[in-house]
Amino acid sequence: MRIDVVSIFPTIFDALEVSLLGKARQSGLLDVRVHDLRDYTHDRHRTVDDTPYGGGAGMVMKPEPWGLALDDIAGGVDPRPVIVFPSPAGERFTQATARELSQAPHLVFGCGRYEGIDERVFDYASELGEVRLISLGDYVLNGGEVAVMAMIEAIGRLVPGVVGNPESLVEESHEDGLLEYPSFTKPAVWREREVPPVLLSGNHGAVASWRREQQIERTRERRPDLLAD
Ligand code: 6GU
Repeated sequence: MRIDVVSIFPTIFDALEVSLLGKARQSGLLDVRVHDLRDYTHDRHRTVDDTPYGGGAGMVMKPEPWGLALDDIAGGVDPRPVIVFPSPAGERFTQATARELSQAPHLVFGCGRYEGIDERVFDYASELGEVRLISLGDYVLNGGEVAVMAMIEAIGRLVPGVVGNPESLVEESHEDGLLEYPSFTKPAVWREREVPPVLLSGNHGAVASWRREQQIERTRERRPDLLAD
């Protein structure tokens, strides 16, 4: 999978060089390229923002650098990329979104800062690829970078081969609409706290039904909204 990221803080994405995704990049499973939006400016101050038409607080990202960056990265490429703009005003990012996007051969992430990107950029981008505005949740971050880091991690680990043992992907929270069951390891007693005896019983059927019950109980307690669906 090819992933391009456009940001005015490209070094934030240095963290993608470590751990599982770092290995996937080294092995060529993920081809991640991070671009500095300011490289697509032409003035001495490398300006990327300006005041909003109609007035109001804050600054808006100018369309011209975005147009040049998108032309360079997403223009005329085959197949057309999915172009994701992280935004608290976007559709909600879920495990289903991560699965869907993990099927795309080419993702482009455009990270906005300030009060947002000039709205015309989204329309222009839709001429180059499939545009998605995506939010991590109902809270506000200062910019899209941290949200895109989270999305790349959630998507990248679903690309075949990135996670060594594919079985560890199926038993996770959210994969079956329920939260994950609790896990324990040795010792069997730790600071007077015992591991649930069923897990030591060797009875695989009993273990499986206990885990299922735990999943349902936890989901009811912590995330009743998930059971409603
Ligand atoms: Cl995707 N971007 C920003 N700036 N804030 C957010 C978000 C995204 N998701 C939740 N809050």
